[in-house]
Amino acid sequence: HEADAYRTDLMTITRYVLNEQSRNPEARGDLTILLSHIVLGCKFVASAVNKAGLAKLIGLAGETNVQAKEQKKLDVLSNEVFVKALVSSGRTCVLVSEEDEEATFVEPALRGKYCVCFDPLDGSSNIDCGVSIGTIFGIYMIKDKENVTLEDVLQPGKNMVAAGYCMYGSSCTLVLSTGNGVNGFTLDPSLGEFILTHPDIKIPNKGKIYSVNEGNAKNWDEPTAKFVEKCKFPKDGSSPKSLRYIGSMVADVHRTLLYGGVFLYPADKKSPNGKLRVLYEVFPMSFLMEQAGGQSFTGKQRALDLIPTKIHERSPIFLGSYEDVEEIKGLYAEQA
Ligand code: AHM
Ligand code: MG
Repeated sequence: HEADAYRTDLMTITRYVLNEQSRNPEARGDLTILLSHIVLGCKFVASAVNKAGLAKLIGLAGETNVQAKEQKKLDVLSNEVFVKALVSSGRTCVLVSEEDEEATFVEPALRGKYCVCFDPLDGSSNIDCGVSIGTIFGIYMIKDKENVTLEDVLQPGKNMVAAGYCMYGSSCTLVLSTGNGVNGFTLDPSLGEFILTHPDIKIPNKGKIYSVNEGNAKNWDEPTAKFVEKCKFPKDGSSPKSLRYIGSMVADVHRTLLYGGVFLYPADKKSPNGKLRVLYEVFPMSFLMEQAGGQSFTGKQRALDLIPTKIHERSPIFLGSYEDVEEIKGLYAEQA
């Protein structure tokens, strides 16, 4: 009967965030409004990504492309959409985007109390071949509304009030934490709504997968090399781990969160700080990992304790299942 075919009580992301808000008597709904603008940005990007393969034919916006008219690149377009959505929310004051060299300070009339650091479209090398890409975001609260400075976004990751990512893959999934666990929502294209499909995500304590760009192995430091060797040739009688590497952080982290294991982008001799950016890649993903019961380590310390000094700073990162990251920490401690 009907009940089998249709779920009739849908937990949309807006309903979820409103519920969360009502648990805090001091909340005035600002975060809810901010998140709804982020959700709008994600829906726009999801729709543009779906059309990306057709862009030459119909144009990204869907209109017929006049051949002469140069199409805006998807990452540039996504950035514009997010910046405008965030500014117009009236709830932000500083924005840091991977696409913009400088931070954006919102004009005083539109200012709110949140800072958002984001990568509007991460994994851009995967766009043209139709592989999963994503948006990553982290949200801080400003310290003093009258005196907004860059210091407001140069806070350790543990000060974040919310973080998440949206993956544009075989389905479009938004994973969010407001500091009270991790939940996943899948976009129902017929409704245009994100519906709660992955409540209270917990990462397995130990996993069977490692995820790294092994092409960089020649330049790895000793603990990284030892760890990967142990994944392939375990000495304790356990089975070797499988290797999975997409090269899109959002997709690699999403799989790690759901299936367990570790994702690493370590330091190497050529890039002593690794590749991934602290504010809008390392911090949000580390926040989600910890909220899901996993951990995140830089090779030196808990990733969320790091205090960034520049907005586009990079850091090595090892994140995932608690036990697997514990093993990596052990290898670094041995070397020290
Ligand atoms: P991008 O900002 O140029 O897209 O680079 C970020 C991406 C991440 O999504 C991914 O984890 C990493 O770069 C992959 O790097 P590599 O190609 O060196 O393995
Ligand atoms: Mg990126």
